[in-house]
Amino acid sequence: MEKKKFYITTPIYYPSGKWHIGTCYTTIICDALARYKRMQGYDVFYLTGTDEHGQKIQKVAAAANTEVKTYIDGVVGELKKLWKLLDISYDKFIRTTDEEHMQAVQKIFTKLYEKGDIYKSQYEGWYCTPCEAFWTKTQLVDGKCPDCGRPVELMKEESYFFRLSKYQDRIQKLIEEDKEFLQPTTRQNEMLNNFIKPGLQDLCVSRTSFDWGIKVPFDPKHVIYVWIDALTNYITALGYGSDDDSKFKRYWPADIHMMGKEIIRFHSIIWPAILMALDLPLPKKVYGHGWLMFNNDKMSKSKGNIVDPFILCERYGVDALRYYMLREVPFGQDGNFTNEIFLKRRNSDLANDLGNLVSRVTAMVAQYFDGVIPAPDKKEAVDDELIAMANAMYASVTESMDKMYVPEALDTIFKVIQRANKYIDECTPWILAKSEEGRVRLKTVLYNLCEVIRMAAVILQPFLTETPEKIFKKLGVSEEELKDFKSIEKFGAKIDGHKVDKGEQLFERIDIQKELKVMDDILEEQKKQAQQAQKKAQEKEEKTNVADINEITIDDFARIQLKVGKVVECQKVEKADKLLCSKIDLGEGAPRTIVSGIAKYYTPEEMVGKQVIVVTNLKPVKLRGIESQGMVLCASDENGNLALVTPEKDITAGSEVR
Ligand code: ME8
Repeated sequence: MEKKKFYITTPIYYPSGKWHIGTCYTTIICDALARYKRMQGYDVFYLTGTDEHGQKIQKVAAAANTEVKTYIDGVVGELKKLWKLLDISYDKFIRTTDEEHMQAVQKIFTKLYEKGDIYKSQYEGWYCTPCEAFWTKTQLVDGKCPDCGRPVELMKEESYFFRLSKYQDRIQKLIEEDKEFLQPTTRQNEMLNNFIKPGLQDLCVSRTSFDWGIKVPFDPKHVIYVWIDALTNYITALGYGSDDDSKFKRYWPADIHMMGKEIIRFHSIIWPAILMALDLPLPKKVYGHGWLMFNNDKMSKSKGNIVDPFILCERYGVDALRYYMLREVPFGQDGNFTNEIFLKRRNSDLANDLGNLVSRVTAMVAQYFDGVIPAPDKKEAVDDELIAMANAMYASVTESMDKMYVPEALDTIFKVIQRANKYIDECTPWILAKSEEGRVRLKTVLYNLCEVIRMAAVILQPFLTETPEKIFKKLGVSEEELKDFKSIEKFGAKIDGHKVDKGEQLFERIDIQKELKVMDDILEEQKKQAQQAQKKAQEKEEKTNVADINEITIDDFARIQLKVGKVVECQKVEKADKLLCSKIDLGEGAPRTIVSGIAKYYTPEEMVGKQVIVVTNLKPVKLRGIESQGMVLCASDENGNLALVTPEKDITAGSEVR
């Protein structure tokens, strides 16, 4: 029978280099889901990758004095190291700078243009460079970017637009009628009320203000702007638009697009509209998870309050991190990370519940049966509940995983583990070991425990990637069929006769207070480094600004209009000690009124008849109620001297200064 397919994606990551445990959340969740489906026998395709175009990354690379692609290659290398460390089992890592992707995007863009779903027009908006976002005037907050609060620039440019408005009704119907499409369900109203019902605007999909992107094939001064480039990765990764689209035919539509809640809008509105325009089937599910916060604050490298996954894995093991992420964050809602909860979870669930169970049971098998798992013999009523729970575990976990209730799935498994610990206390093997009859019963007790441990290890494989294999080794289980989901549908596999190997503890208990201190020190150090980095960046920016002032081009200079003028009248400005108001003949017919802050250096009488240099294309300003129509040039030194700049000999009023 042909395997059923399952296609799951994370968003493609910005190569920002700001990796923290929040960044890992989407990939770890998807990894658990992908591994679960693989073990269920699905033909899984798990996609992740990087979103490498745009002005922001171009600027970052320029600041690092590195060619853009070389810069990104370095960051992507780091990201891949992180995914390796976390055992992320992706099937493909797509980069939007991949040649195949770029060609396919150009084909898609051309197709949409030829169909009339992309057209050329003028775009005007307020642009925030760090966020790469355009805003309308009403969206600005105090004239600044509503997302990051930084200054925005008014930009006007010729752009291509995607006819998103045309798909308004179909998108609305999709969200309203297909209740499975957008999850969790709370997101449906959010999208409908905030974005869809107020009316979808056509979307600007090209830029001319920078060139780090995929060129519009028939108009190469435009680059294709982020969403058509980024969203289409989900189909170009499968070969859509290439010579070999067999994977596309096999895996599309996606079963799940997983992402953080901030980009749901793009995936549940823009992406389906693009697919509708391409006459392609829509993804089955778009799932927006919450954010992982640190001590209830948003993690940010510039604040230094990030939790570094490399450090956590090195100190406490990859499974401790995976476990925390999958267990502790209520799916769909924001979750909170604190070092304390993380360390406590590791001690209580992994070291105490799971680790202790395994070491107690293997030690008893070693002690009472020479390390060989005994065959069950005498049954008792006390066995029933444990066996019933173990038997129900697979179906229950599967049900949770189908709904993507990952913490609930882990909860079910750990309830069985806790029940097994309780079973030891109920059966008191150390007392059974003392009598002949008890030793018969002990066989059953230890077999039951070993079997429950094996079943737990099997079902833990999608969640934890190192521990299950360690448990199999301890139980002497090497047969693949005993590690398979099929083998846990029913309690009672043939594991008697296997030789256990007690070995080391699965998880050493850690001294929480001591570790908290270590983690706090690391955090302090990070914060210090972040502050230093910020200071350095600021200094660099200031230096660059100075350099900007020092070096202007001839074109910059040509924008300033300088002319020789003759002062024909001059008087003091009332109630203003520093100001003189002059009438200056610039050969324009009527003289101009110009206010200057030179009253301490020149009397009005001295001024009359002088030839001066005037900036004539300065925007007029009102000073003490008088409109000043230019500026007289002066030189000043550090000792407080000031001198008017005048031509070396008399020259006609209005002569240009060059
Ligand atoms: O959005 N908690 O990329 P990205 C949970 N390139 N998830 C977090 C998180 C946190 N603290 N921080 C980041 C992009 N993430 C675009 C996507 S797709 C066509 C284009 C998640 O690098 C975030 O929500 O900013 C997203 O799912 C993923 O990391 C990548 O985010």
